[in-house]
Amino acid sequence: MRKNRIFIFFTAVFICTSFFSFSAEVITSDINNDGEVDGWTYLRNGKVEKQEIDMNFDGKIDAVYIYEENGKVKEEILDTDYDGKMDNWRKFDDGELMIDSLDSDSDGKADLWIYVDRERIYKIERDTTGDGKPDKVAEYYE
Ligand SMILES: [Ca+2]
Ligand SMILES: [Ca+2]
Ligand SMILES: [Ca+2]
Ligand SMILES: [Ca+2]
Repeated sequence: MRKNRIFIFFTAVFICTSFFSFSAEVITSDINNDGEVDGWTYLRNGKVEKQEIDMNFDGKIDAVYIYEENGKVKEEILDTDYDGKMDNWRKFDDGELMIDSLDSDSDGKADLWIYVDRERIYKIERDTTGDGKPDKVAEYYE
């Protein structure tokens, strides 16, 4: 009976600790001190998973950062002209920029894709027809 209780106690402790160690958490911040939240940091297992920022303090998120397990940026999504629509998507591998996609005509869809390898552009794709798919490709070789 006593043994059983101890077992239950340790099981409860185990469940609690595993619950907390696997818990997701969000930390908000007010960067410009106006009383409105303008930064959200999402944590999983104590590590930053994602960050959302309202850079111009208009209440709309215009910068999103997604992080790898090792803390390096995996993805960056930006609303560079603050019109409420994301227009720049950047993908990283081990902290290095791989693809920079842009929405140059503000229709909400990417139309310019810049491929980068070790800080060098090797390919540029464009969508000139507005269907969100590339139809013009320029490749660069050494
Ligand atoms: Ca604020
Ligand atoms: Ca904003
Ligand atoms: Ca925009
Ligand atoms: Ca576009």
